[in-house]
Amino acid sequence: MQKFSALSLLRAGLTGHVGWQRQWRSPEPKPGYDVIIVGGGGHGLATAYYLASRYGVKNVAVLEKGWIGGGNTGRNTTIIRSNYLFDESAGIYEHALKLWEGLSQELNYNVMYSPRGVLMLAHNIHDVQSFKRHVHANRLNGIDNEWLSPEECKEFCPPLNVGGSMRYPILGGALQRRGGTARHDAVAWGYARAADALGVDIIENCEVTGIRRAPTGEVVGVDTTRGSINAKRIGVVAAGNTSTVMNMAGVRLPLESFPLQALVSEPVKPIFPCVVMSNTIHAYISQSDKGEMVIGAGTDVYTSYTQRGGLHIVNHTLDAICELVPAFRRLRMLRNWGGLVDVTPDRSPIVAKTPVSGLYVNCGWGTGGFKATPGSGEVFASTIAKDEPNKINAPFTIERFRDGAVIDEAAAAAVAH
Ligand code: FAD
Ligand code: PYC
Repeated sequence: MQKFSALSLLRAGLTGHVGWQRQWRSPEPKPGYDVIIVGGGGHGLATAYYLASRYGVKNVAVLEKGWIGGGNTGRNTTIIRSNYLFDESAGIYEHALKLWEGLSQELNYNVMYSPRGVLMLAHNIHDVQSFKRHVHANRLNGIDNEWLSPEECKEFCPPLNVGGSMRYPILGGALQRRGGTARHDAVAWGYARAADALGVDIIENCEVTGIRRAPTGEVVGVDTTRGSINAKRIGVVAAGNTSTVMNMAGVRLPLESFPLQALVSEPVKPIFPCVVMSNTIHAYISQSDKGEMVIGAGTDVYTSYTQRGGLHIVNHTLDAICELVPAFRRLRMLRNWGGLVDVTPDRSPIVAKTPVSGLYVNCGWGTGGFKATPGSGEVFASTIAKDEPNKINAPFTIERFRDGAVIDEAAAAAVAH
């Protein structure tokens, strides 16, 4: 694998950029693999990478119906944080955050992780109480989170409008300083490149159309638009399409798929130093390295498989943003798009074995799975390799919806309700 360093980039710049290699191969599918991963988003690619790098399982294929990272991985607003309420969530999101901190070095690929701080604004008494509860719960779990007064919010993020009579007054905010953003495409490409170098086959334009099971019930392979492929272990990581794919194996999951939208403005000079989230009004803002304001909105009200949402949803978000940051009234919006998010009843993911032998599922990350990408991939790889859950993902079963051991993160997931 070509090594990247400051020196190698300089050398390439001075020698006409002629020596760049393909970042991953484009192999034909083999007749069979030890493990097939369905879905070439960040979570699927991370799973394949950790299977090969940490668990020694290298005969792996990632099957992607489109292009890698073309699903939610390439459509999200890239907010990374671990300030969820419950111990189980703290475990999995903090595991991910720690991996983010060394990911560029591990992959030798700059994922542009930028811990610039995530500030969650409180607009009413309920928000204040709920966020303070999160601050205390997080600190008990060793996760950084602190409460800021309105004046401290303004000091941390000067463009915010914290005074005057506002429809959505800012009563304070919860700040996770280690939170931030990363470059979503680079995450998919970095994992793909590193997995490929370890022998994983990444097969794009290969839609899984069926999951084959033996008469005794266990999985034996998949049917795809590029032929049938055998495997005794299959991991489904298909985000908004998970219900459809799992149906192919006869497994029903408690999931609903909703469109979730984002938009970007024209690029402007650096003005916005951190990430601001306003869960109450469904508005999420950060500034990209190109200078665009990256804005997230809420989910649509209706379930759907369209990768775009209702205009009134983004209008509502922009109304609120113009009040929170009056300077943005003069910004023009460049483009908007939608992704398909898979939402569970308790707004927590499922990362688990299924009732079908050899079939594993990683889904239900809903509106908030980008931040979990490294941690999710690592624990899912462990679950597939050992055929038993890792202690971090053990609580995130399908059975919790039958047994009642739910992990209610509706307040932390924010966008999903
Ligand atoms: P995906 O990247 O969607 O990958 C699944 C892949 O499976 C897709 O590429 C799809 O093509 C493929 N697939 C589906 N069916 C098949 C099939 N039959 N055969 C083969 N391949 C198939 N999370 C955050 O943490 N922070 C945020 O700020 C944030 N903002 C968001 C904003 C928006 C607008 C959206 C839509 C989501 C946001 N999220 C955010 C959520 C986050 O993007 C997702 O939870 C996460 O990216 C899911 O990753 P994934 O790899 O599971 O899914
Ligand atoms: O999970 O932090 C998040 C998020 C922000 C916008 C969409 N999801």
